Amino acid sequence: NNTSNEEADNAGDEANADNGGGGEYAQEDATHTIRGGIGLNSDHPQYQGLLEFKEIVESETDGDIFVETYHSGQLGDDRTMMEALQLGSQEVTIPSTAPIANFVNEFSVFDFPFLFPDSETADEVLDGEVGQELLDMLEDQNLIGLAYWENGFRDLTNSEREVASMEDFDGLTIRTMENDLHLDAFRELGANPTPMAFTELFTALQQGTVDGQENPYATIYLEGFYEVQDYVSNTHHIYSPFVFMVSQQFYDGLSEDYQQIVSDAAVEAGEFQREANREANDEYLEELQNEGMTFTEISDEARQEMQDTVQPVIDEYSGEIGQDLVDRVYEAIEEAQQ
Ligand code: TF8
Repeated sequence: NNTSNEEADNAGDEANADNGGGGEYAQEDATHTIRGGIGLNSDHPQYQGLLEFKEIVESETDGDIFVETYHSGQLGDDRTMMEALQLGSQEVTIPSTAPIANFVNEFSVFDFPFLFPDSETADEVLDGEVGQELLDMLEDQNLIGLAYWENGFRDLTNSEREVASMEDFDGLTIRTMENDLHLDAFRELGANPTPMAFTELFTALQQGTVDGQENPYATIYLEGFYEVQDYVSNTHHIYSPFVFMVSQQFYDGLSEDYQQIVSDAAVEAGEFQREANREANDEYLEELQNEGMTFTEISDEARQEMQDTVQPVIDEYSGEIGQDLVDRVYEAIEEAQQ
């Protein structure tokens, strides 16, 4: 009785799909349906960006492509959702580059600590030649990377102590994304890193399984981490891009016109999302302090000490990724700052 299972499954999808507050189009009138799933919750700019994508695609195709939107890991964590795209059971997801490195290891170059000096430089490099070169590598994994969005500069929180410099990392159990470079970098800094999917993080913080984590202020605030974390430092140790990606088999099944619409919408919604994300991150540090978190400023000297300490990790991963590609990323950063 596959049919009834299928109908039940669709009904389930319908019930779960947030659909962004019910747009003007209906799924049953569409030729194509995009199931777009993300890990952060519906308050986060990552979801606002997905709603923007939905609105553009549905209006450009007059509802012939319908977008179902899922948030808060309803469809699983970043890795699970990328595998769903490869299997064709989901069409869009927008993970950080760190988990992508488990599929295409070259993506770890964008997770090098202290790589991007500011978000404008990140935009220029990611939207330029070398950024596109990395996106093209996703095709071997049946994934089509259409645009870079912004997760943002990552900052450390913990429940044990103020962290003003590297010495204060000593022995802290820090959750990291599932990415070997992140693990090695935090080990080098003297912390005790443990990899974990984002969907398990709040519970782990609440139960004290880990002392701390690192994410941009918008995530720390909107995911309510201030309820289970007491200290935040502006380590700004890594700038995390998001990658807006679609499943290859879905994309290949679209007409060229529709492929252009979906691709342009990912870029346009990304510009909107980057803007919304920057506004959010600026205001949320103050909100975190209002919620009782203690903010500790990391001095330039302390940050430089961290950067010098993790350099051997960058050298090691440069070898694995390919020194030529790494050099081109650093050259692109130089050029962007001219
Ligand atoms: C992390 C990431 C995540 C994002 C999101 C789930 O700490 O920053 O918040 O990748 O898509 O896992």
